[in-house]
Amino acid sequence: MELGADHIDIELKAAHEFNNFLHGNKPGKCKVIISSHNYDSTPPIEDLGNLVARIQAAGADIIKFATTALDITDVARVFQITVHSQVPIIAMVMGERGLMSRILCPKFGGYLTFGSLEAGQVSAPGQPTIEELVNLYNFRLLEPDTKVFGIIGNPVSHSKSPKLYNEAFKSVGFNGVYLHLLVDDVQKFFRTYSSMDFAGFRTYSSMDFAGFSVTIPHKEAALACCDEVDPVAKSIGAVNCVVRRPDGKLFGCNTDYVGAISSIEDGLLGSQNGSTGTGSPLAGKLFVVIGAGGAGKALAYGAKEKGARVLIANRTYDRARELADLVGGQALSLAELDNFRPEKGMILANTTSIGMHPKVNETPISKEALANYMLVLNAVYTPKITRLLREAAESGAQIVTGVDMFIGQAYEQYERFTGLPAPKEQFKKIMEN
Ligand code: NAP
Ligand code: DHK
Repeated sequence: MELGADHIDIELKAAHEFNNFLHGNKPGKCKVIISSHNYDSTPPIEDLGNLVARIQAAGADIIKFATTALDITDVARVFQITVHSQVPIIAMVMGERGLMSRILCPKFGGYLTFGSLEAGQVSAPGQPTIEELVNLYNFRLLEPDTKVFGIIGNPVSHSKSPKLYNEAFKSVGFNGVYLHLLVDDVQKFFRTYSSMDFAGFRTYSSMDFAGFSVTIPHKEAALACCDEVDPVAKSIGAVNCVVRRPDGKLFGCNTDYVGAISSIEDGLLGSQNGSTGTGSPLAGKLFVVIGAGGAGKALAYGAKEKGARVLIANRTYDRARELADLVGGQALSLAELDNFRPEKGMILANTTSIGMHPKVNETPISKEALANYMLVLNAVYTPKITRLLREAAESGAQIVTGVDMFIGQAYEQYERFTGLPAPKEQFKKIMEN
């Protein structure tokens, strides 16, 4: 039954089974859920408050409203409503940018959430599967004191970080959850979730949003959002890890270069311990970086630090030149790379998203040119074996996958998020599946 312009529908929904589940007793009396759906936006906090008041005044036992996220910061307003509700409330923000509202309702006072049986068979945009809720995000373990972490990027749904960290959190009993966070404006995101000071049955603050990994296209912009930046990250000009200090300030650092360079050294030495006492195996080698973004800067900086001669090849030549000047190297446009064959035994690191799912047939360099490289790393890790790595192996080069780099860059992040030592062997096992 429609009750006027807000499309408030009175839905009489028997909740016998729910009472039974909650109280383990005989079916209780029917309850009334009054729901409202807004498929266009998420209204201002005042309008949301008025909507809840109207639904409550209409006699609802359980309040339910679903809005649409135009930006991930819309979710903060809905959290503020749920923590203040005096009656059971179901509040969802639909769309990929609203995912956080669906996962964190145990933290912010939601009465329940919805999961679909199968991916794509959703009853509302952005709904996760029951498998994702329970096994990827550990939904049953979440509570008001659970700390929130996540991967900030756009796109971000491909990221394996939630799988990696949530499995590790669960195995050591760390009270945290790590989410996919689709962010458009990284400055607005940090501003919003650094001012989350509102009281419900407990006081919520920015400390609840404790740490973030950062990926495309926000690594450089995220650096400017940090109150303090690690000197190496400042030199690179990009951060991929942001943690909240006890004073609420944001600290940024870069773990990409550590993950990549140590994986390459291990590959060159064929051992697990990277460089020997006699210095890095990269010293003196010609290290070619494809890309000049966050990851490219990290690799270029790391290679320079290890004594390699660095060359940057990038689609936008000016960015290649700029980065090459930073590390005292050479610059090429990507189009020139195929014909760049000055010597054998070079190292190649692709840090562009070329070949990333779904464009898996793309590659940044011809197979013929790969014969001049002794080792090839691809930062792209979806898929694990890209066309570039397959052709590099066929050309006789050693290969280092984006998964090796991904695991390596996650060690320090995990330790900064939890204060616990990184479970290195467990990380490798998690990423094998
Ligand atoms: P970013 O800052 O946005 O930089 C992207 C770089 O890729 C830029 O140099 C850009 O060139 C280039 N690029 C993008 N699309 C291109 C295309 N179609 N053709 C040619 N060049 C293209 O991104 P990022 O943070 O460095 O990440 C880059 C990739 O590395 C992503 O796939 C990311 O998932 C991966 N990564 C993986 C790990 C890991 O742990 N395995 C760590 C870091 C990054 P322009 O300058 O011309 O735009
Ligand atoms: C990818 C990167 O680029 C890393 O720097 C982040 C992220 C993790 C991912 O989860 O895909 O730390």
